[in-house]
Parts: sequence; C-alpha cells; structure tokens
Amino acid sequence: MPDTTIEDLGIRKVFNSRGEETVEVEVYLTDGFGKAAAPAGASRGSHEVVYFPNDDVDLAVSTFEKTVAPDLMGLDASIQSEVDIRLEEIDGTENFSRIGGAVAVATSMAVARASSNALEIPLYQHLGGTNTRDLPYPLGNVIGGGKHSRGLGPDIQEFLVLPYGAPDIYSALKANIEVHRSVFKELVKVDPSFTGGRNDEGAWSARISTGTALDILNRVVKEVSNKVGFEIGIGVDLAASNLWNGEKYVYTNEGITRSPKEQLEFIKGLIEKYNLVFVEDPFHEEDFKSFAELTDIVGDKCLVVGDDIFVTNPSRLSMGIKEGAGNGIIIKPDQIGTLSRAWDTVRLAVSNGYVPVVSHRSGDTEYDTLAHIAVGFGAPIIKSGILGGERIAKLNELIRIWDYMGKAARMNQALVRKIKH
Ligand code: 2PG
Ligand code: MG
Repeated sequence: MPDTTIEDLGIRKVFNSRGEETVEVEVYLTDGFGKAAAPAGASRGSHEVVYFPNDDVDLAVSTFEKTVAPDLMGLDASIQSEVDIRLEEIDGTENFSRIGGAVAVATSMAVARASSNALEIPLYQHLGGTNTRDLPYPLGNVIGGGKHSRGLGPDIQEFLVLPYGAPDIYSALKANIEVHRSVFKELVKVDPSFTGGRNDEGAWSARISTGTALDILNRVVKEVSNKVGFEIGIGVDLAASNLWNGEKYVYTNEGITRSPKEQLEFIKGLIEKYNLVFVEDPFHEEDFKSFAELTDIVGDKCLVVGDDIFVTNPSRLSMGIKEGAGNGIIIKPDQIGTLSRAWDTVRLAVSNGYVPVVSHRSGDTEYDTLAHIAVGFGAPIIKSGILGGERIAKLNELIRIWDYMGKAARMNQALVRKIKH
C-alpha cells in the first residue's frame, strides 16, 4: 500500500484565464505528488467564502506558509474529510476569511490529486468510488452578456446549450461546438461589423438584445439537433443579483425595469417561448420566495437552478429546500472552500431531488480537475463553457475519462428524467 502521509506543501502565485493572480498549491506525500490552482468568479454571490484575506494574494501566500502548511504535515491525504476539517480548524472562521477560500480550495483539490496519484486511481474514482460510470452532460455558454460582457451585450449574462439527448460525451461536446460555430455565422448576418469577440468564458460577445440572442440560438439549436439526430436544449443564466437594484430588475440595454412579479412573468414567458430546459439565478440571491413560485409552475419541465442564492453552501440550500426554491443547484467548490463541503452539499441536493450542476468560474485555470469532480460527484451536468484553453482542458478530460471507462460508461440519466418535454 502506498504511503499517503503529507510530507511537505508549497504555494506560488500564478495567473488565471483572466490574467488575475491566483494561488497554486503543491502537496508532497511520502509516495505521491499533486497540485491544483483556485479559479475565480466575476459575478460572485455575496455569501461565498472570502477569496483572499483582506483581498490580498500576498497575505494568502504568507498565511499558507506560516500557518496552513506546517499544520497539515503528517496528515493522511487519502482521508479527504480529515484534511478539509483541519483546514476549517486552522482558519477558525465561518467563511475562510483568515486563510482565504482560494488557499483552502487549492489545498483541498491538491490533496485529492496527490492522493489519487499515490493510490494510482483516477481522481474521479478516488472521489466517487471505483463503480463510478456516469458522465455529465456538458452545458456550454454560447452567447454572453451582463457583467461578463462589460454590460454592452444582452442584459442576461449567459445563453447556454445542453445536448441532453446525446448518446455519449464526444457527440455532446461536438454538438455544442457546432452550435457555437453556427451562431457566429448568424451573428455576422445580424451585425456585419461583429468582430468575433468572445468573452471571459469563450461565449460570443455581440451587441444584440436578449430576444435576438434567444431567436438565433433557438434557430441554430433546431438545425444542429436535426443534423445530429438528438435533442439539444437551451438555457440561460440571468445572474439576476447583478440586475437587481434593491427594488427592481434593471435591464439597461433594453431600457426597462421589472418588478419581482414582472420578472417572474418574463421568465415564465421565456421558458414557454423557447422551451428552456435550464434557468439559473432568475431572481436575486435573497429571493427564495420567487424561486419557489417559479419552481412550482415550471419545475416539472425546466431546471430552476440556484447559484448566487445557494453558493454551494449546505445551510443556504437547506433554506431553499424548506421553501421549495429551485430544483437544481450550481456546485462550485471554490464558493464554499473545500471538496468535502461541496460533496456534502451535493448529497443534500440529491437526497432532496435537486440536480447538482458542477461549474467552472469565469476566471478559471488550465487544470482539468473540475471534470473529475463532476464525474466523481455523479453530477448530471457540468457547466464549463465550449471554447477557450481553460474550458477545453476540462472538456477534453471528460473524453479521456470516457475512454478510460470503456464500455461501462454511460450518460447520466438522472437529468433526462427531469427535463424530458
Ligand atoms: C456564473 C459563473 C460561471 P462567475 O455566474 O455562473 O459562469 O460566473 O464565475 O463570474 O461567477
Ligand atoms: Mg451563475
């Protein structure tokens, strides 16, 4: 049996896909090694853990060196929960404000990676067990707006595709790429001066309205779906906390505002008109009531997914469960700080009928770890863009995992049961 005792740890500053400073942690075991880096969001929920202490990456590095690393030495990396609990104890706050969530999540992921390397099993199996065989459907961002496009595109942050009829992961990814490519051609028709600019997540950043974005996507998705012979659904992430001014939802580009009631009617209308299968953050992060109302009306055919409202936090999700708010939850380990906490949230979600959607951040890294987390956690959906090196790193890793699984591999059917029209 390999020895998975933590012998040493290191940290360095590196850059994420947006060119921002982040931290990369290295973990040395007696018989293994692993590393990981923390991703970062631009449209962050206010209940996420603190990213860097005092917003200072250098303080995060020195705190790691002085207090985190020495304290983890000697622990057994193969017992993830013990390491993660120790990280919480070292920090001593509710929200990782002392050591920073970036250090916590990079350490937690590096420990998991080191341990899987030492044990010579793939990370997804180390997390999910040796019988893990379900692959997630890839949810990809085709057109971008909102905060991710400097407020110049449509007011809605993300227009997404979900190839939920795909027979395998390769065909699913190929369909998403095809949709992305065809949408570009349609955008050029609408605006001949469109430069082909893409935003942080590789989505087309065009100066069009929400209606035009959805009309184009709807048309293209139908064409591609006919061509490939399986169903492809449309989704949106409104990131509505960014639209909310405390009283109303402000759609700057459209020049209109919507009350919470009007917002509900608007979303309902979009779901009906475009057969949306996925709606993320349709209301601001404290509005559990509207989430519950919408879920009540459309929850049998559409995923109503909470990101900023739940922030991968079991207590926030419990509040949602009590009210019936949503039937899906975004899982971003960096929002909560450790893999164990994220896993707890996934288990709570699944046992209450919520679909967990493992997700990237807009400022992500070249690491492929997220693919293993999505498969290991048994998530029916992974949200990780369509193009861009840091996105493709994860998507190509799904293909490798699929290959490795061989005949045992199958697409996660828990999803299809939820959204079949
Ligand atoms: C989101 C994410 C990822 P960010 O809102 O879901 O798409 O964006 O990482 O900027 O929070
Ligand atoms: Mg979101």
